[in-house]
Amino acid sequence: MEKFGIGQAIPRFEDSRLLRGGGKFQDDRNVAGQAYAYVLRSPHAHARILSIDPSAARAAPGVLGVYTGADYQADGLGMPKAVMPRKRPDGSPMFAPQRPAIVIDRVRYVGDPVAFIVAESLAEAKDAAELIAVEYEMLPSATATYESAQPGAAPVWDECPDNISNFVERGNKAKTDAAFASAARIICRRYVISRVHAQYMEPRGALGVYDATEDHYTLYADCQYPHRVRQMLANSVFRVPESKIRIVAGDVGGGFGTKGWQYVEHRLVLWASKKLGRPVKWTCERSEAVLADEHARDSVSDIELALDADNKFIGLRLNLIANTGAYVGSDRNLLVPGLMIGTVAGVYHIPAAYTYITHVLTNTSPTAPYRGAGRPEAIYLIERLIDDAARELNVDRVELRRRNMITPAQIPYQNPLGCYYDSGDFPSNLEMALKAADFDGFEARRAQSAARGKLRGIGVVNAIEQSAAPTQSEYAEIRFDTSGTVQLLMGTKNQGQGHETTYKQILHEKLGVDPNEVVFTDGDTDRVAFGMGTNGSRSTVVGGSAIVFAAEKIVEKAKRIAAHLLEASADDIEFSSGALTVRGTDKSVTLKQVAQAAFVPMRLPPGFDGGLNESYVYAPAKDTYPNGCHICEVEIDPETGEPKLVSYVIVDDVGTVINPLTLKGQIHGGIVQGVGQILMEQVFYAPDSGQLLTASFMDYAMPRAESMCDIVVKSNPQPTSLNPLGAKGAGEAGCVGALPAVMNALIHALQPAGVETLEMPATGSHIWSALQAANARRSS
Ligand code: MCN
Repeated sequence: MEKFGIGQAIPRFEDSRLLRGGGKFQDDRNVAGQAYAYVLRSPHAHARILSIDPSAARAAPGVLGVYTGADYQADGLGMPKAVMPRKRPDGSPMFAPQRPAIVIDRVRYVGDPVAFIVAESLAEAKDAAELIAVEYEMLPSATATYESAQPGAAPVWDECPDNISNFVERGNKAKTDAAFASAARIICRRYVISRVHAQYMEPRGALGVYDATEDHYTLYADCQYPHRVRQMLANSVFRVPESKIRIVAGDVGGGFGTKGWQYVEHRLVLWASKKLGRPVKWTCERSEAVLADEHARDSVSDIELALDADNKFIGLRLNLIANTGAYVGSDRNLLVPGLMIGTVAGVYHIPAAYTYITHVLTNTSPTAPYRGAGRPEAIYLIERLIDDAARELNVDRVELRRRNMITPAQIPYQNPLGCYYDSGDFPSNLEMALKAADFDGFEARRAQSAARGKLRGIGVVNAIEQSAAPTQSEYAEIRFDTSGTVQLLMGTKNQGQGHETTYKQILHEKLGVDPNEVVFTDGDTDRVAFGMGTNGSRSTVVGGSAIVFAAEKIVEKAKRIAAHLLEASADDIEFSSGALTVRGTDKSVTLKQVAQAAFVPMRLPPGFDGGLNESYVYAPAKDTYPNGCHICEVEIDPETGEPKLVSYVIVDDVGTVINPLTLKGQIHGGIVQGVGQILMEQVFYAPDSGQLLTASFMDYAMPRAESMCDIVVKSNPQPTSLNPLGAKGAGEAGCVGALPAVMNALIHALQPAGVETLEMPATGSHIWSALQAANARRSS
């Protein structure tokens, strides 16, 4: 085969199947005899349930079952809980309320499940839901992040009157305070990061099938971590051996972190299937998704930068309040940003840093990891602060960055918050990006825009993120069959990243097997022995490395079989491009021939363990730190406030690039999600009523093709020595730098008009209002 393997821009194998309508997405999955489920959700932010009467619904046409929280509790089913060792500020243990599948006596956010209705058809289930009589006593609610953590806020839980679930500290407080005490200048700002929803193309779903004869559960669900869903359902909910549960995830129409692993509908469809003796299918409707899903981001930060008289950064201090929503259903709800804030020090040499993060409970949907999961927040904070510092100190913002960047000579670098940057050339990312974006020509372009009555701005930010955590291992299995073709079984779960292609490239590079003869399998806990799934930009680094090590085991075994076939010593067998050759001769067999021989006892050494399949469970020693520089240019119409992206350049370092084409797709997608959050997206709860005001696309704006400009992606790969591929994660890299790049560009454009700050979403109307306020300030 020509030109296949690591580094080649191979179009995705899966595309032709998907483009021809051959995808098997969640809602494509149907089984004979299935019934349909509907979830009745709370219309209130906070209310006591005084009574709930499902009798009329139970008697409605086509209805098979109507279940309440009391029914679920009576059946003795459990729920997962957070186990991270955290405390509250007063030293008491963390208050982490578990999430019931269906509430019992209190609803705590708009969308909280109140009843689960199963009927012969979805229409009958929905009609029956309207017959459930629920008497609510309304309670005051707390939804806003900062306000919910202040004295006097309505308590979400009576057991936790101040709403503070827990806090987490990082860094050295005393050293940081000392740095601030000696600072020549201190720059302080408050930045608010909005709440968003992943808005994947395919809303979630779950189809539960209980087999009474085998006492076995099968869940078809579009989840990101099938094995962890199985583990949770087996250990925390149904309390059965894991082997009694099978999870199957087919094509997943986008996950972005929030199609995690503990959704209550997974439990409900299996439970109802067992009770009814029928498969039960639930499909989230688009209009239900913002109510039913976990949300993301949502924090308020007070951040301070200490500088010495030479404008060198000497300290960084962050006090962040993160909105966790109404429940802490598992550790997952505490990952953001507590565990991911370490890169708030960015790519800069800052000797001392300290972060204090408070997790506040509110009457909102729980928050969870979403593309970047705390790292976009971290880079947004530091990169906005540097722009604000440059403005306040009246110094050049690029120069201020250059002066403080970690140099290649300082790598490997241990940052003050515990992150270990093992590789990277941050200054060259910046210089490459400045050149590619024609930074020097900006003033001329700004003058041209001004001549057309437009404001123009440019944002320059450096990004770095922590990816592919060492706490999660990953599984790869290479299984040859008797004809010498291959099954590749992976514990990760593709959601659109192009795993089939990436993994086949790695496999081809290592074994030389024809990718057209490789069948790729993921997402099935009965077929794949183990897996941690896809999150945190880990699949290439951890799953890909597991393939490398499993391939090495295949080669070792194949050499011994080849030695027998070629009547040579195994030490004399060389492996290259899919052929095993006796060193210094032309005697050779292909790996395919070896695989065929591996199943024929007469062709093996006596007593040899036949067959050719190997697996590997790999865990990296440390996180990788993908990094890069983003430069965004915008134009704003001051008459309407409407912003427009005019250019976007990114130079990325994801280490060894496996596939430049799919990588570009990943970077593009991440940037668009960042642009969306800055310019238009927002989940908004009315502060007085706690009502969710942005539950549909009528109110929740999403970026479209016309919102974007061309994106120039350039690579500056600095391979890591932490894994055999030299790769770093890439799935979130675009998003991590996009938030500050776009926001800094907007503020840069608006600054000459007197606007010094903006909050997200920076919609045309918000920008217009900021311009009006600046005009009013100037003329007063
Ligand atoms: N890649 C590469 N070289 C590297 C690293 C990655 O060529 N050094 C390319 C490969 O094609 C690889 C892809 O980038 O398949 C993504 O690689 P990786 O960084 O390993 O990320 P994961 O596959 O683990 O994906 C997770 C990441 C996350 S955390 C979110 S959120 C996200 C994302 O991927 N969700 C996505 N990208 C998404 N893309 C789609 N279409 N849908 C989602 O839900």
